Amino acid sequence: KERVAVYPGSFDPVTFGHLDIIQRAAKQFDWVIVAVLNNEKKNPLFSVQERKELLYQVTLDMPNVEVDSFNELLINYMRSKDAHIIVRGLRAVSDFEYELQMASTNQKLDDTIETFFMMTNPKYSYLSSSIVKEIARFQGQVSDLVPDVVEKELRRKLSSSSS
Ligand code: COD
Repeated sequence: KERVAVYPGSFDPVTFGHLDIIQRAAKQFDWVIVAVLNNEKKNPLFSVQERKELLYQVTLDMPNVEVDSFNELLINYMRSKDAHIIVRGLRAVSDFEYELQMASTNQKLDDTIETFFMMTNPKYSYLSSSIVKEIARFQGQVSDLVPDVVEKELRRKLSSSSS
């Protein structure tokens, strides 16, 4: 049977840190669904459509990776995809508590679901979407942090908004 993994997140926007996890997950599982949470609450910079489009473009060369979005409990989404594996990335110790809470909650809600953690590539251990947005907002260099298409979209987005 196919081993389908879901890599859920906000991806606002996708960074080299995320991309590294996607590439590595694609080697470990038969099929990887990168699932963007439709979370308007977080006041995202990019719409779900835009975030999906960027993810789609940076994963074009990965035949077993699919990009999707969801707007429900993660475990319900997983059921609809017949997936039982959640992939998450771990950076510093500070990620641990939140990740433990999420993994334990999901495990409690559905004990057929297993969360797999992958350690960040040390090159990207400090990297987050928020940091990228902050640097871009102040016209800093983000070319080492995100793929070219993302950098271009960041520039377009931030120059068209007045804030
Ligand atoms: N290196 C390695 N990993 C990284 C890096 C990096 N540089 N940067 C980010 N990551 C990892 C993160 O640790 C995370 O695992 C993943 O990439 C995605 O990151 P984000 O920040 O885009 O995603 P989050 O943390 O906002 O995602 C949260 C969810 C959307 C998964 C969560 O809110 C959710 O499942 N919501 C749906 C409702 C639900 O089911 N809630 C109950 C769950 S307890």
